[in-house]
Amino acid sequence: MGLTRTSLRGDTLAVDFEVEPNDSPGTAQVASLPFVVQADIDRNDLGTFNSAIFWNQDNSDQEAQDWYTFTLDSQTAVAIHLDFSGSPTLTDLDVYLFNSTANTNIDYSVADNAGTGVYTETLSTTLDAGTYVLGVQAFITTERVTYSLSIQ
Ligand SMILES: [Ca+2]
Ligand SMILES: [Ca+2]
Repeated sequence: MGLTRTSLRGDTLAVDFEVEPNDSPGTAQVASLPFVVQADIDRNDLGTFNSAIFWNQDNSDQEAQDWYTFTLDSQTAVAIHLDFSGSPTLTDLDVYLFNSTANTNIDYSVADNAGTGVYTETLSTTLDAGTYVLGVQAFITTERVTYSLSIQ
């Protein structure tokens, strides 16, 4: 949608913008792989409860606020990378990967970003053909923050 990201080799990849509302698995933004999206999130945004999602005293709702979905035609090695560098020091976002109905948590990345000072989350996994949903949780935010999510 008008933006591209260029690697040192000169490869380019289109960058999409987040389309809200994407607050639930049912309204997840469709990601066509390879996919890169620019988005924003705040812990007070509407989200969807899932018991697999971690909670803390700042965010006791076990919700993911932004949801994405993608479909694989065949078994694929998938790399998911969330980057929210430049966010305030206390910011902690996490990602959770589910099956198509979000009743099974396949994997998650929940680094203590404020503790490490590294504001990324990464998941690498090989998935069978099928449809998946990915939830991004604002575990701790002190203000609305922007992130880039790539799925490829
Ligand atoms: Ca959002
Ligand atoms: Ca995190």
